[in-house]
Order: sequence, then C-alpha cells, then structure tokens
Amino acid sequence: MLRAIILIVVFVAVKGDGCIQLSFGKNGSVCVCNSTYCDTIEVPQLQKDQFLWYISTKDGKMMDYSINNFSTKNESKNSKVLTLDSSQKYQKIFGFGGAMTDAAALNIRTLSNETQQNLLESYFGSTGIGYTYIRIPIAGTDFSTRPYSYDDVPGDITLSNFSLVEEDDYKIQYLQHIKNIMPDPDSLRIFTTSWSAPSWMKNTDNIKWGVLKSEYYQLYADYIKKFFDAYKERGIEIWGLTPGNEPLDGLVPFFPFNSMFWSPEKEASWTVNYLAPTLSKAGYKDVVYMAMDDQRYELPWYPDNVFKNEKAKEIFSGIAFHWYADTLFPPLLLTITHDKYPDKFIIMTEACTGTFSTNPFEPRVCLGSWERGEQYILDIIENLSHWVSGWVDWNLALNETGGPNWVENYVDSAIIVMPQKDEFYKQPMFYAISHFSKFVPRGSYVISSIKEGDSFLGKKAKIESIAFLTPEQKIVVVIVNKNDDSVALTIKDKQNANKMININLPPKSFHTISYLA
Ligand SMILES: *[C@@H]1O[C@H](CO)[C@@H](O)[C@H](O)[C@H]1NC(C)=O
Ligand SMILES: *[C@@H]1O[C@H](CO)[C@@H](O)[C@H](O)[C@H]1NC(C)=O
Ligand SMILES: *[C@@H]1O[C@H](CO)[C@@H](O)[C@H](O)[C@H]1NC(C)=O
Ligand SMILES: *[C@@H]1O[C@H](CO)[C@@H](O)[C@H](O)[C@H]1NC(C)=O
Ligand SMILES: *[C@@H]1O[C@H](CO)[C@@H](O)[C@H](O)[C@H]1NC(C)=O
Ligand SMILES: *[C@@H]1O[C@H](CO)[C@@H](O)[C@H](O)[C@H]1NC(C)=O
Ligand SMILES: *[C@@H]1O[C@H](CO)[C@@H](O)[C@H](O)[C@H]1NC(C)=O
Ligand SMILES: CC(=O)N[C@H]1CO[C@H](CO)[C@@H](O)[C@@H]1O
Repeated sequence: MLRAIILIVVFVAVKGDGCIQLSFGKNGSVCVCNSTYCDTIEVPQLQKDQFLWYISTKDGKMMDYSINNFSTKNESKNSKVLTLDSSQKYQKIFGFGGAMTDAAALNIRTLSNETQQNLLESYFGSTGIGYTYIRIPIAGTDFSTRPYSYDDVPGDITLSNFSLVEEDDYKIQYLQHIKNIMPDPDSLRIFTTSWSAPSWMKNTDNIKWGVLKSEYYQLYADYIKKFFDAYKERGIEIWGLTPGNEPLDGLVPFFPFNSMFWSPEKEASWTVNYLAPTLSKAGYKDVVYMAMDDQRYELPWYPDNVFKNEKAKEIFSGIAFHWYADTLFPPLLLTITHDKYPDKFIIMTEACTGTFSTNPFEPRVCLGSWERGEQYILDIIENLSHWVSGWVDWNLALNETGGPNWVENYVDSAIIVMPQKDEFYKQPMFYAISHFSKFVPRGSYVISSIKEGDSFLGKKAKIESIAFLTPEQKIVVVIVNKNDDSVALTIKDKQNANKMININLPPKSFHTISYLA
C-alpha cells in the first residue's frame, strides 16, 4: 500500500503540474492557482541529441513541453530560416524580476498562507520562473494606499521620527520567505529607489512634485541611508539603487502622484557629493548605482548629462529605463546609448500594460489578455536585442481592479489575486516573461541569430526571436508567432550543422527551445 502511494506521488512529480485553465473568450486565458494546486514548469535533463521545446498558445496551453529529435534533412521546404551563431556574442544577461510594491505585498496578504506560498514559489521557487531581481520602493509610490514618506514630521532635521511602516513588515516577511525558497539565494539582487523625499524637504512642500531644497541634500542622503540600515537590521541587503524614480515627472506642476525632479546634472552631483559618500561611510561600499530610471526617450540625453560629471561616470555602473510611451521612440536610442557608454549596463526597471495614458478605452486589468502577453514578449525581445541586460516587471501582484493605488492609477499585472476565492490568476504576461526568465540564467549571452524569409522583416514582422548561450553551454531560442496562422520555421546552428530544427509554430504562440551547444 505504501509503495503504491509512493509510486503515484513519483508519477505525479515527474509529470509536472499543468495549467488549470480559465478562459476569457477571445481575449485569452489564465492559469488558476489556489492553496493546494499551482502549475509548475518542469525542466527535464537534456540529452545531447535532443532539444526541448516549450509552447504557450493563445488557446490556453501554458509552458507545455516536449522532447524532440533534431532533423537530419531539409524537411520543410518553405519555412523561414533562423541561423544561430554562438561565436558572435553580445551583452551578458543579468536576469528578470518584478517589484514588491506596497500594493503587491497587500494583495499577497489577502490570500491564505498556503496560497501566498504558491504565489511566491511561482516567481522565485525552484519550480517557479527563476526571478532573481526585486525592486523595492523607498517609502510610498502611487501603488500605496496613501501618500507617505518614512518621516512626515515637518522640520525633523535629526530624522528622529524616521520609521518604516506596516507595509515594510509584510514586504520584509516576503523577502525573507523568497530567500528561503530560491534555488540560489545568493543570486537575489534587490534594488531600490525613492519616488520623493518627504514633502517638507521640497520646495513645494508637496509629495507629488517639486525639487529637494539644497539645504536638505545631506539630510535626504541620511534618510536613504536609514532605509538601508532598517532593511539590513531585518536581514535584507540592498544590491543597487537609482537616485530617484522617473526624475522628470517632478518637473510637471501638479503631477498626479509621488515624484521629485532631478535634472541629470543634479542627479549626478547629488549622488557624487552626498548619497554615495554617505552610503559608503556607513559601510554600503558595493552598492550598484544606476542612473536615470526614466523613459527610453530621454536616452542618451539624460545619461550624457549625468556622465559629464567625471566622478558620476565612475560611480554609476548602469543606466535604468522604463517602458512607457515608447512607441514613438525607436530602440535605436538604446544602441546609441550603449555605443557611447559600452561599459555601462542597461536595465529595464519598470513595465506594465493597461495604463490609462496608453489605452484609455481598454480596461485597466484585462483578464487572460494574450495581446498583453504578446506586448511583453515582444518588448523583452526588442529590448534585449538592443543591449539591455535585465528586465524587471512592475507590481508582482495586483487585485482585479488593478490596485490598490491611492490616486487610482490602476494598471494590469502578471498575477491578479482573487481573495474571495483564495486564488490567484497567472496571466499570459506571466508566461511571456517565463519563456526567458526560466531558461536564460544570469551570465547568459545574447548571441547572433540571422533571419531569412519575408515575415521576419520590417515593422510588419510576424515572427520575432532572440537567442542566447547560457553558462551551462545551452543554446536557448525564444520565438513569438504573432500570426493567426501557423508558420513553419527552420533553425540552423552555424556551429553544429547536424543540429537542425524544423518546427511548426501554431497561431498566436510563444516558444522556448533549448539544447546543448
Ligand atoms: C475582453 O476584453 C475586453 C476589453 O478589451 C473586455 O471588454 C471584455 O469584457 C473581455 N472579455 C472577457 C470574456 O473577459
Ligand atoms: C485547488 O485547485 C485544484 C485544481 O483545480 C482543485 O482540485 C482543488 O480542489 C482546489 N483546492 C481548493 C482548496 O479549492
Ligand atoms: C527520437 O529518436 C529516438 C531514437 O531514434 C526515437 O525512439 C524517438 O521516438 C524519437 N522521438 C521523437 C519525438 O520523434
Ligand atoms: C530548405 O529548402 C528550401 C527550398 O529548397 C530552401 O529555400 C531553404 O533555405 C532550405 N532550408 C534549409 C534549412 O536548408
Ligand atoms: C504562515 O507563513 C509564515 C511564513 O510565511 C509562517 O511563519 C507561518 O507559520 C505560517 N502560518 C501558518 C498558519 O501556516
Ligand atoms: C518625533 O520624535 C520625537 C522625539 O523622539 C517625539 O517626541 C515625537 O512625539 C515624535 N513625533 C511624532 C509625530 O511622532
Ligand atoms: C482593489 O483595491 C482597491 C483599493 O484598495 C479597492 O478599491 C478595490 O475595490 C479592490 N478591487 C477588488 C476587486 O477587490
Ligand atoms: C523600456 C523600453 O524601451 N521598452 C521598449 C522595448 O520594446 C518595445 C517594442 O517591442 C517598446 O514598445 C518598449 O517600449
């Protein structure tokens, strides 16, 4: 009897846990997780003469995989051809992640303990999608239930009233749990940024806009140091930071939520003269500084002006940017920036769909939206094709309204919580990211992949792809088929003539293929 039970358990474990699909009609579908069940991604051992093929489709397959043989002859005569060349390496990949905002933590908290654990496991655990980055705001953002800073006592120039808030307790509890479940906890990189100084330190006396008063340059650096201390005391080490979130927002009079203006010159000089020395003196010597943390269209202007300051050019090792309002501005800006500053890494630090400004006529949360998943996967492909090293999603979890958000700036999220049912929904956006995050570990390189065939080319390209070489010498190819028809594709490997792949990509589908180089 005992043996029979063990056999059943082993059988289930080997099979992996599939998606419990919930369809939202023509929009797409989600996978439902609860306290006792959540789909996982299985990664079987790769054999030399086989490739693994993971598929997600609009009609509801999520990360289904198969083990396949390479083709020996040219079978599909009219297929598009993708030729990989791992001798041509581009940038190193750092990883993928999301933001533990107040809203994310509060939403996770609405679920039972077991369901919470399944949610965190989905992102960070060994059966999850391999996240290694977490963005933590310093105090409030719009995705908080109220405007606040860590010291809202006007004129408290000794910061004696500085304190974390209740939301930090939840965030820290989850961060600790995440460290416990990650396959390699040392790979976790937590980075942080402040949306605004306390209102009373600003010329406007307002959390929403304005600049830091120069007499508080040192005090505000001390405030940020206190945040580092408070998290460190609770066992959380911060890997990196940006001096401020979307610094240009603060220039807009009556901007709708927490922001503070930094011109690039001031961001540079404040970091060089106040922030970096203060953190360094307090023992935070290896903190990674990233400049800008604002929209792509500010490239390369913003970093140009930060790096005019020679000292800042030394201190900042990366450039952070966000995904919004980019349709008008080409990714070429990323390449220009890379070419000017080849030793600075470039990382995308905030993305989401469903913003009012980009789609006023669509719902903020659109459950099951395949189209939004497609936006994510295309974005990641495009950005990683232009020297970007990492991609970090916005809120790890939101509720069905797309909040909480104290100014009702609701948006969509890869995971939506459904507390009434003690469930959460993993959306196509979640799987879009996982096609990379699960298979492209830190230290992988983007490699050359040459496309031949009409539907690859130009703005109307219906197939997009990118390829990587991992530290374990695996080739990983991520492909998206945007067509309503299936497409035959041949993948050739310049270094391995015998490793030819002939596959048929179903309509509206995401793919990851991996094999030993
Ligand atoms: C599909 O999305 C649209 C908005 O894009 C929404 O109005 C509609 O209710 C959604 N359908 C389902 C079945 O969820
Ligand atoms: C969780 O979902 C699974 C799969 O749909 C179902 O079998 C199980 O009963 C659910 N558990 C709870 C507690 O609802
Ligand atoms: C791959 O090749 C092996 C040995 O030739 C064969 O047994 C197996 O069925 C093939 N697998 C597939 C998916 O075609
Ligand atoms: C397969 O054959 C077609 C037609 O002969 C050719 O255009 C295509 O490049 C070939 N593909 C491969 C992978 O050799
Ligand atoms: C809930 O989870 C926390 C850690 O996440 C754990 O310490 C606690 O024991 C759990 N409580 C129950 C009732 O399982
Ligand atoms: C601020 O701190 C001072 C001294 O520690 C204390 O007396 C005061 O009550 C605090 N003010 C607030 C508003 O918490
Ligand atoms: C989401 O959170 C906001 C803010 O707390 C709340 O107003 C809204 O009702 C919530 N939505 C759902 C579906 O619970
Ligand atoms: C952050 C960023 O620049 N994201 C861009 C990456 O590529 C997509 C296009 O696929 C743009 O829309 C994003 O804005």
